[in-house]
Amino acid sequence: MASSHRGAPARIPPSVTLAPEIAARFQLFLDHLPNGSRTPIHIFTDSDADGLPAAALLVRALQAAGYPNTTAEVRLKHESAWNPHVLDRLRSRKPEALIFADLGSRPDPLLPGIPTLLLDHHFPTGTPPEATLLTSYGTSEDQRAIPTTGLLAYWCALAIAPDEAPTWLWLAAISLLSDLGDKAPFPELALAKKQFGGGALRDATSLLNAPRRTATGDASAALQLLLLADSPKDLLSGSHPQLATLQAAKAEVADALALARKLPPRFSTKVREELGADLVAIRMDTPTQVHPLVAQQWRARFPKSVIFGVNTGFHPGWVHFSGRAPASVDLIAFLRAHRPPEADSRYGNGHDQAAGGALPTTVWNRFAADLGFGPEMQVAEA
Ligand SMILES: [Mn+2]
Repeated sequence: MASSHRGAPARIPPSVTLAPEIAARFQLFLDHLPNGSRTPIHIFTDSDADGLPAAALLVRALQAAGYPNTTAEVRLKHESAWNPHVLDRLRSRKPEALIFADLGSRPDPLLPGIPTLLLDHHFPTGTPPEATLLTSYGTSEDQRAIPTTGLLAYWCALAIAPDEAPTWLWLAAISLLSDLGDKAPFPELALAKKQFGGGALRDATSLLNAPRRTATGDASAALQLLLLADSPKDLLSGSHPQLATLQAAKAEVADALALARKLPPRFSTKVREELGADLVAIRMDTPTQVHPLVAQQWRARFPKSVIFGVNTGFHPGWVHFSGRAPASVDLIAFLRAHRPPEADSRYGNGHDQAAGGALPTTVWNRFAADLGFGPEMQVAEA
C-alpha cells in the first residue's frame, strides 16, 4: 500500500540511489557544524539491535573521520527522545550537535538551537523544527526492503570513512538481521554473512537485543561492546567483559518468555468486517519487554489473525501492547481508526504489520472493550 496518503515525505527512489542521497545529506549536516570537526557531537539511539549498531557505526566513523568529540548514549526503559527529562539530560552533556538514531520522527521540538539530525526508518509524523530528517521510510512497498537505521548509518560511515567502513559492515548486517530478518534483500547482508559468518551475526544480534527487554532495560553494555569488538566472532569470544552482562540479560528474558508462553489466547471477532481479520490477545504481567515476542510466537498458530501481546506489568499504571498482523492488514491505520482521545505519542507507532502502543489502564479498559474483548482483558485499576 502506498504511504503517501499518510502525509509521509515525498517518495525517494529505492536504495541504489538512496545511499548517495543519504550520504550527501549527512555530509551537508557535518559541513554546517558550528565548530567544524571540533564540535561536540552527541548521539542518542534506540536500545535495540538496529539502534545500537547505528550509533556504533556513527561513533566509529566520525572519530575515524576526525571528529574526536563524538559521544553516544542509549535510550533507557520507557524513554523517548522527546521526554522532558531525556532532553534535560541530553542538554547537560553540552552537545553542540545532536544525532537521534532509530527513534522515529515527530514535529515536536527537541533541543532548539542545537543542530540536529535524525536518522530513521519508521513512519515519521513530522520533523522537529530546524532538524534534518534522513529517513528510508516509504522507499519501498515491501517492508523488508526498507533500509534499517543501521544500514543508513553504514552509508553515512562509508561517505566519511571510506577506508575503515568496510570493516564495520557486520554492524550494518546486525541491524538488518534484527529488524528485517535473515532474508532482508540487501547486498550488504549477503556480503557480511560471507565475510563474518551468518551464525556469529545471528548470535550477536540475539544477544544485543536482550538487555533492552530486561526489567531494567539498560543496553549501555551492549553499545560499549559494539564499540570494542572487531567482529561478531570477537564480540562472542568472551574477551570483552560486557558479554557476561548480555548473556545474563538473555537468560532473564528467556525465563520471562517461558512463563508467558503458558498463557491462554483470548479472542474477538467484533472487528472482522473492518479489519479482514480476527483479533487474538495474550495477556501477561511482567516488567520485561516480552509482549512483542509473545505476539510474534503466536503468529504461527493464528497466521490470519492480528495478535496482540498485552503486558500489564511493564510500566505501572499502563498497559503496553504489541500487535503483529498478516500482510493484508494495515495495523497502523486500524490503530489510528480506534485511537482513544487520551492516547499520546506512545500509541500507534511501528510498521504496517507490527505496531502497538501504551495506554493508561482506564483508557485501555475502554479500548479493549471497543475492540470486542471480554472481561478477561479488563485490568484492575491501582
Ligand atoms: Mn530500527
